[in-house]
Amino acid sequence: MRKMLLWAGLFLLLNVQLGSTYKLVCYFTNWSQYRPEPAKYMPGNIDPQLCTHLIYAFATMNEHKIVPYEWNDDVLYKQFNDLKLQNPKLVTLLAVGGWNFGTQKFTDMVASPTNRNIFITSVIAHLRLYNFDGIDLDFEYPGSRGSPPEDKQRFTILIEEMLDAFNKEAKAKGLPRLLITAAVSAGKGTIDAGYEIAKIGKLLDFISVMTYDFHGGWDTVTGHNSPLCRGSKDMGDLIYFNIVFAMTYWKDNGTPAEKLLVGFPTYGRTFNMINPIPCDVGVPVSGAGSAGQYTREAGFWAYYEICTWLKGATLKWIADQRVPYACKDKEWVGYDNKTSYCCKVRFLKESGFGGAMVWAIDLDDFLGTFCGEGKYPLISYLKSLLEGSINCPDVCGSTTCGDTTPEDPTPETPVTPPPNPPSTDEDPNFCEGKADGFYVNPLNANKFYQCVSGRTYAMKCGDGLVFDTGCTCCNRP
Ligand SMILES: *[C@@H]1O[C@H](CO)[C@@H](O)[C@H](O)[C@H]1NC(C)=O
Ligand SMILES: CC(=O)N[C@H]1CO[C@H](CO)[C@@H](O)[C@@H]1O
Repeated sequence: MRKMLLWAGLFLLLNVQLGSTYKLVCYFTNWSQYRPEPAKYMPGNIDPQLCTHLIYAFATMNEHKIVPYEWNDDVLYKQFNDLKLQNPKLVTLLAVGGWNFGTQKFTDMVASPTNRNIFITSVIAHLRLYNFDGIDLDFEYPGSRGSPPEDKQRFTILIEEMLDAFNKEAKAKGLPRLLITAAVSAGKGTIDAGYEIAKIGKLLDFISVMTYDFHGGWDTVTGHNSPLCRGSKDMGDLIYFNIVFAMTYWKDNGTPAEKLLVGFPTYGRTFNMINPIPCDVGVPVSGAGSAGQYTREAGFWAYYEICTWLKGATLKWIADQRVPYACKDKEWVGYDNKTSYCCKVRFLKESGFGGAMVWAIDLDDFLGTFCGEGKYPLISYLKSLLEGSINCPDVCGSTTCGDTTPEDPTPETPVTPPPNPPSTDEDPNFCEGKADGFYVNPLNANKFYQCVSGRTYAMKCGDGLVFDTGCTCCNRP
């Protein structure tokens, strides 16, 4: 009896300790302060007990030195770091870069030892002045978007030199070493061009993989923002556009699993379908969906904007990819809910990853007034999944993606084959020399083409319908 109690006690202890080892890293964005009420979000809105780490996005650079973006960033920095008074275990980091930052300043900074040293010295001073615990490198991306190929190696060198300097500073001042982390791409091509995976995997304290934005308003057909698994219709390069592939790629190429964090979006991506029906994955779109009332960016909705819109919408679940989507009129939204979070956390734990990264804390229903599911419904549920045991609904399916995992991809050819295997009445070169737009398939009126910069996208109407160039829609014959 005693022995059993002892074992039970030990088990509990182990469980608690293991549970607490998962990181829950949440981004705060400096521009959420400008959203209209009640969506306006300030550091004071942050629940200091919710996440294990908070990252302030973003700082920028000027003459190779790290500098704030906003006129009031220094005030917000203080509010942000003062959250540690309420939760002494909380770790705070400052992210530098971001999508709008581009690559030029990064390229200039990493180009010489002198410039790198200016940057590193400025980072130490800046982080210590405002009481951050580390830096999050968010350069999007080394070796892409105008950044030359050699930036891949230079990014590694920057991290090596930075770690060295951080170690020396900590020793000299008798302080804990400042952390170095990075947010990295989940796209195979971008990863190959940008990161010496095994090397930076050793140096960085943790790596957040941005496992979202896989599909969005820039595509020609509907697809999910952040699917767990490969879709059964995903062919060609599309087989890489899912969480399982991206996370496995980072791990298999030499990053210790426990340093890798899976990205969880608290937003969805929306499309404007050419036809209101069918409500499906892979149907043609004319572009991004409308902007959200509060987030005000076409094709991008916060969870609190989605949950209210879902009323009266057709709700669906992508069984092979384990994520929900919904349609109303011509609008299509791929989003995450508690169920998809559960499927994803189960994968995270089974793969031995270090935890979850959330983009972003200000996009969840932080007030609890929009969705009626309590405050921070997604992030607090994510926290409970990471801390507790997992028992996901049946729709999460088997624990592997099963026969939908990419088998034997031919990775070295950087070509993008059409999403669907070509069929005999489709001409893969139809759009050569044609203006952008929609064309009926001359061999089959049920089918049509979308031409974008000379590229051919072969598409199909619903059964029994024909493509009508008058309305650029599918119609009854
Ligand atoms: C998530 O969405 C799917 C599809 O609509 C639905 O079946 C499931 O119940 C939802 N999960 C929760 C917790 O609402
Ligand atoms: C209001 C706003 O967007 N401020 C800054 C926040 O950081 C980004 C970097 O991604 C800057 O571009 C913005 O100017």
